[in-house]
Amino acid sequence: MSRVDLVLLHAPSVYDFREHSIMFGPVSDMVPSTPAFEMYPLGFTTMAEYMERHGLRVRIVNLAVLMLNRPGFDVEAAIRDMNPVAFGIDLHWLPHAHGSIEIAKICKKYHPDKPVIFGGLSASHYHEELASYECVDYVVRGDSTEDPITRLMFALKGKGRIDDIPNLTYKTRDGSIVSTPFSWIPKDMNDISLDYSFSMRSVIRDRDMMGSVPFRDWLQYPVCASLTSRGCTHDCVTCGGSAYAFREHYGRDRIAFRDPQLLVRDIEHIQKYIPGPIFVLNDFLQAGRDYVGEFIRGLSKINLRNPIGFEFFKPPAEEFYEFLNEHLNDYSVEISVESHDDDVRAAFGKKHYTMDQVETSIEAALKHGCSRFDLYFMTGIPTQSAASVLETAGYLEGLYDRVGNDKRLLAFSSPMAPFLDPGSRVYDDPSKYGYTRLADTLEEHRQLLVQPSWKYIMNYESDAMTRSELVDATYEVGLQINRLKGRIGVVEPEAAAQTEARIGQAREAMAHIDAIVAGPQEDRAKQFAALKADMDRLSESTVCQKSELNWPAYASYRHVWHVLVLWVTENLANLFNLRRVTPHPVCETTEV
Ligand code: B12
Ligand code: SF4
Repeated sequence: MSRVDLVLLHAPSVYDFREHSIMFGPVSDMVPSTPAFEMYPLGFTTMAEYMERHGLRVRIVNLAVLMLNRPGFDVEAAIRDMNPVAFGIDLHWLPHAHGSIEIAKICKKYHPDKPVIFGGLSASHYHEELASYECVDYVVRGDSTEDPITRLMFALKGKGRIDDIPNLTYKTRDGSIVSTPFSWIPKDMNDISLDYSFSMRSVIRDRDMMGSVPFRDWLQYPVCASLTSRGCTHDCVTCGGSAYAFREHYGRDRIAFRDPQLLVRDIEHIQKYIPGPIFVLNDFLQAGRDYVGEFIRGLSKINLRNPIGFEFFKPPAEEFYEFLNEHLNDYSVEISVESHDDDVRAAFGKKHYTMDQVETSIEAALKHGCSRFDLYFMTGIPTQSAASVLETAGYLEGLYDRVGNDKRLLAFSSPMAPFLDPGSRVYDDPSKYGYTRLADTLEEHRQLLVQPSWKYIMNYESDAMTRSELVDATYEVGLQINRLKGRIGVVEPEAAAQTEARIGQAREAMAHIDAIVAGPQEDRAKQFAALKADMDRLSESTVCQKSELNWPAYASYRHVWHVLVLWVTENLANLFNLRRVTPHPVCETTEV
């Protein structure tokens, strides 16, 4: 088998979370990950597929999942035994500021001469500071790095010049930091592929199941994502993926869509191998009527059987749900309204709809076959006070009443935590939006991540709510929504009772941590260590059970059959070195 060119490593948020005593709190309750944020960016798959298409060998190693699943997993030994041309590490989400840099240090400790390459939105935001760390050689900037990283890898193998590659920040031999023009910003998303069979092929090839799963519980809940676009047409003020953030920081002045036929092809591919629900990320309604028609009719033509879920940035009208119902077997919807209060939502940047329109939309969806409707609220957003947060459960009671307590409606609330997104309007101009930002540099964020609880980790405080009030309001609203869902039967009574107990214990643990912080410095470490097991237990499924987020999955003999065929073809391809390679247009190579 040929040598691996690039190993893509995904670090846990904090290295080593197995040793630090940190109460991360409900920061990851609304995503499939644990507080280690073990999910790697989708971009790992698109980059790996693109590089392999052009003849490079790439391996994804999810260190965070390996650390979660095998308490004795020796990260240093694993990295020491790797021998690629270079290491790639994501710093896409800022909560990985600690883990990603520690992993880079380990790479350099055992492989001082191998280049360490970073990428992701946060890496792009802090590119110069990041490149100044001794353990970092290159930062590939931007939201579309498939091509620049491919060129970088070829250059590292002697084909091409480093300073010809766009979007690159790097350290020269004399230690100065150089940035090449930020000019690689593709207008569409058609030259990449979110190909899940790539991940499955690499499991077969590298004989490593656990190292490449996207998140800890993926094998039990194989949810897949499908991506309609890069960027966003909206401008929510706290979002690091808003139109503003992309324009000001990532060079993108307009959203880039994936052609609907390609999107349908991606989904057809998923349904061939994977029984889980498919979540279509980024509201495809942004692309306009023709796109929507072509996409949904395309799904109908492939007779999609996996449950499919859509995220919408504003509430669709009744005819649209009728259309979905006519063409799809099993669809669900998700909308993040953030607040029940139209004024607070407007301050957040979502003034383009009212709660009344959302309610009408929910009724229409439930009437037209929607399997489930998830409604998300957030604490900590601009102008939102604790009193406003605490009105949420009362508001929801009225909403559930309006839809006849329909159990297909699921409401959730979580905090805007741990960080304000770098690149967002609020991050750039906190006082304008009523915030104080508590950290500036990447290094300061790295230090915040090892504070004892999420209250101290947060990088902001709002004028409308102190951090203590935010913590308290977050647990309280979680408690009230949980009680409501238990009462209506949206959540089983037993599960609701467990969540209630956990919220109570989490609040006690937070108070205990505050007391330790306020007490003498000397034996703090010992006291925190004694709390570690509780801190870990009370930071997962806090404000709701994580399983409440799960949509159903149906495995069938078809999936098993296709995976078997893939297994045989992949092993044959490895044995006889049979791989189709497209020469790269710039590097012009057919190397395998
Ligand atoms: C889809 C999405 C998700 C999905 C994740 C799917 C996934 N596995 O990637 C879900 C819903 C699970 C999610 C969760 C979270 N998200 Co999110 N998410 C997005 C969203 C909407 C799109 C990102 C995307 O898919 N892009 C397309 C894919 C193909 O590209 P990519 O993964 O970004 O990778 C490319 C580049 O980033 C770069 N790159 C990435 N890694 C690396 C590594 C190397 C070595 C290199 C060279 C390049 C590189 O190159 C890749 C290929 O071009 C953006 C908002 C937006 N409008 O962009 C927010 C966004 C990225 N998420 C954000 C946040 C804060 C989170 C959470 C931390 C929220 C939370 N507290 O729970 C979690 C973290 C989850 C985890 N790691 O466990 C912020 C990030 C701000 C920041 N800079 O820190 C964003 C910008 C906006 C937001 N608030 O939602 N998210
Ligand atoms: S929160 Fe969602 S809709 Fe708003 S700007 Fe960010 S990605 Fe777009």
